[in-house]
Amino acid sequence: MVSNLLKNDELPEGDFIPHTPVAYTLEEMVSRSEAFYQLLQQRRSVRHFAKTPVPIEILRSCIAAACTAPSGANKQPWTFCVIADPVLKAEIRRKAEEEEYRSYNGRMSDQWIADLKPLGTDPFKPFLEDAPYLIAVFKKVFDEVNGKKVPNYYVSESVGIATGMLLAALHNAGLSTLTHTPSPMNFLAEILNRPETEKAYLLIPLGYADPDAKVPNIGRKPLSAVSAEYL
Ligand code: IYR
Repeated sequence: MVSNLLKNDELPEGDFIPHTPVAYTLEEMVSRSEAFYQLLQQRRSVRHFAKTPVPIEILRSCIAAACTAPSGANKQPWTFCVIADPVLKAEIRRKAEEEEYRSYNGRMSDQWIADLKPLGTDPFKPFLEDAPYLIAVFKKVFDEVNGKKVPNYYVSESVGIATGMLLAALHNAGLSTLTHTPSPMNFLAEILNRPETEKAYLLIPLGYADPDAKVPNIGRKPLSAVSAEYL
């Protein structure tokens, strides 16, 4: 197969710019990769938050970091909505608990309920009001340009990558998060008055973990179980 990638000296002038990634020594690369793993290894999903306020600038930087994610055709098909308004949080909690009640009482299979046992979850979601912020992540299934629908590509993959980067950024800043998926969560777009181009993807309560917060005594699979090497 012949590559139709243009060679460097054939690229149209102005459309492409030089790129020089930061260079580290091999030792730095090894120690940075290990340190980053150690940092992320400490992340836990938290369901008990302190009511302590968190400066909004931290969230803005973390969202900006998330938005550096790669996306299909660079369409950046996401909206990160930050919610601190207690009235909105209460409304979101009420609707989420309504859906979760139905899920825990009939919509989820017995197997599913059994799989959740170690996590200690239930239909009550006080963290939706206790956490100082909720970030509602929306995926833009399509865009609207001059009243016309234009497509986005690999939307779930793109938003998933950006959301992962957001969780890492928030953790790096010293904040705790929960990836919460009340299902279905169409109510989020209604409450937040989002345009019809957007579909709710994930709800992330965040803040400082409550000093008395407990997390399930569960671990991560060893590398050998989740990776394969073809060297
Ligand atoms: N959305 C429900 C149930 C739930 C489902 C999964 I999969 C989890 O990993 C955790 C919870 C809830 O938030 O309780």
